[in-house]
Amino acid sequence: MISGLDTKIIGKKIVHFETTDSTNLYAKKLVDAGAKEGTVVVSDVQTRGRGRKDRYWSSPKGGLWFSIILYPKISPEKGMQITMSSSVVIAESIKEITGLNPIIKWPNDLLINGKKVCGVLTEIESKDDEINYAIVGIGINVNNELEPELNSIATTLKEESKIELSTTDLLKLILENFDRILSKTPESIRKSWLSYSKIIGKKVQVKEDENMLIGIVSNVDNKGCLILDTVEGPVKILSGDISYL
Ligand code: BT5
Repeated sequence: MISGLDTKIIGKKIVHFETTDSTNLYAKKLVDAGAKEGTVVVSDVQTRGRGRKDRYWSSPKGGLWFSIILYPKISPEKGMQITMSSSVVIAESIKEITGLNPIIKWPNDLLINGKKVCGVLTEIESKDDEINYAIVGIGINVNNELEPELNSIATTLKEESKIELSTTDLLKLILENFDRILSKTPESIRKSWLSYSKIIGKKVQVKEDENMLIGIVSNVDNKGCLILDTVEGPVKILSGDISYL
């Protein structure tokens, strides 16, 4: 499906479907069958695309829906580094191919002009102090139509750039940039992540299940935790959904 892919690990094997339920679910089956690191599953359409906490992910034809299998040698508590790396790779690739300036929104979104263009779902299984596998699921709105209920919160690359991009060219660039980021240090990835997120100093509201916190972001550490200055002092946040205030 992709010709001339210049990578060492990522995308050496690519499984392509016209339709599947979820590329993350299929990638899990491949992990169970002993798939190699860097194996990619991509589908033109997903019938059961998923977001975090089993939320629905709309995946019609024209978008880029894929998953990458990794066997990272990091401790599970650093798992968020995988999502951070992925976000940096996608932001760089979108910038390179379209000239647009995506913003990374903690923890797993990419926005253009304030609207969501991409979401990342990293699923990790770990035992003791080791990660058994990580499946990075990436969904990017490219040329697809958006469902009416997503119109106010989401956008597509076509809408923003007024150009119909080749999803294959975009996938190729992302896989090549992904391959390269594997050799970068967590600190340099964190710096790139911060430069795309512009989150330091912003006032945000963080929601995690029933809990809600408001504060100013003072830092994001190299495990991907948000450090929030609240009226009750600094708080470290591992996961949740933020809105800018
Ligand atoms: C995410 O979850 O943003 C992660 C999405 C990951 C999708 C990829 S596609 C390939 C792989 N296979 C899968 O099955 N999944 C991965 P979260 O942060 O929970 O955001 C979910 C929310 O985004 C939903 O509740 C909707 O509000 C919104 N949403 C749904 N579809 C969308 C779309 N196509 N574009 C933008 N927003 C969408």
